[in-house]
Amino acid sequence: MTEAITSYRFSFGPWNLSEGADPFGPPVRDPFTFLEKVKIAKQLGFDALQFHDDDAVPELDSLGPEQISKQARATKQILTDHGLVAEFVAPRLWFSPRTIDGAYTANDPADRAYAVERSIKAIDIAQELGTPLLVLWLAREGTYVREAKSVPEAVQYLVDAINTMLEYDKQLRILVEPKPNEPMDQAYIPTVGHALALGNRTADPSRVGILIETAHQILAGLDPSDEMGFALSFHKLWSVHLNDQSGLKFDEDKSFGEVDLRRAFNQVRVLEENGYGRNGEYVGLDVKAMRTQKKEVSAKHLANSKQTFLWLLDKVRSLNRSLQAELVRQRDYEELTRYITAHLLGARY
Ligand code: XLS
Ligand code: MG
Repeated sequence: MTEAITSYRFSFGPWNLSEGADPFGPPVRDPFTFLEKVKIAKQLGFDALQFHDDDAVPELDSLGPEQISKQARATKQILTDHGLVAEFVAPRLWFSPRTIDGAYTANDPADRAYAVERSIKAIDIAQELGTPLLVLWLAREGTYVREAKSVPEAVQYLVDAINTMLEYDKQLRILVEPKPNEPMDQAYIPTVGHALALGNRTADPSRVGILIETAHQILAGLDPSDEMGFALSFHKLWSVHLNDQSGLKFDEDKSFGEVDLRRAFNQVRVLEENGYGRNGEYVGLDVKAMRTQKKEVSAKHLANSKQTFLWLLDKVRSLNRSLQAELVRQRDYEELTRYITAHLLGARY
C-alpha cells in the first residue's frame, strides 16, 4: 500500500452540465452559460474543469491562430478569476464532417491530416490554459465493417499521430481514454491494456498514460477497480472519469455509485490504497443529469457523485484492516464479504 493523499481534488467538464438531449429527443433544459458553469463548479467545491478544445474556444475550426489564443486566454482568465484551473484539454475529433470515417485513422489522408492539425490546435489551447495534459478519447477510431480498414495500419496511424503531438510540445503528456464501443461498433483501443500497449509503441512512452472511465470498463465487461489497479501498477493512471453504468448498453454516465455501491467502493479503495492524487491527479466525474431534472436542480448529479466518493472514502478509511488481514490469512472469503457488506450498510457486525 502506498501512503494516501489527505484530500482529493475534483474536476468535471462543461459537457457534464447539459440540456438533456438524447438521440431520440431534443433538449429539455435551457443551457447554462460557460460563466454559470464555472460558478457552479466553484459553488460545489470543485477545483478544476476539464475541456474539449472547443469548450475553451468555440467554433475553433473557423478561427486563425491569433483568435484561438486570444479566446483561450479569455477562458483561462475566467478560471483564474474564480479560483479554478484547467485539468486537461481533449480535441473533439468526432463532430466535424472531416471525421465521419474516423480521425487519425480515416481512410482519406486529407481527413487524417485534419485530425492531426486539430490536435495541434488543442495543444496550443492547453498551453494557454496552463495544463500539460491532453486527453484522447478515440471516439471514431474503429470500424463498423471489418473489411473497410486494416487494423495494423490504423495502429500505425495512431502511433504516428501521437508522435507528432509529443514532438510538437516537449512538455506534453497524453492520456488515452479507452472505450470499447459507441459510437463505433468496435474501437481500435477498447481497453486499458490496448492503451498501454499503444503508448509503448510511441517515441516517448513515459509521456503517454491513461484516463479510466468507469462506464467504459463495464461496457468492456471488465471491473473498473481492477482496471484502475492495473494502470496504477504501471504508474499510468493519470486521470479518472468516475460514473456508473447499468449493464451492457449505451454509455449512460450515471452518477457515481448510483447502480453498484460496492463496485464504487472498490474504485475509491484502489485509488486510496495506491496513492492516487499524490502527483496532482484529479478525481474527475464524467456524469450526466437525468433528462427529467429541471434546470434549477440539474447539477445535483455532480454534487451527489462527489458526496458519494467522500462517503465511500470514509468507508475505505474506517475499514478494520486487521480483521480484513486475518480473514484473508484464514482464507475465509465468505466471512470477508459478509464483513464488507456489513461495513457498507453500517450494520452491527
Ligand atoms: C465519452 C467520453 C467523453 C470523454 C471526453 O464517452 O467519456 O466524455 O471523456 O472527451
Ligand atoms: Mg469520459
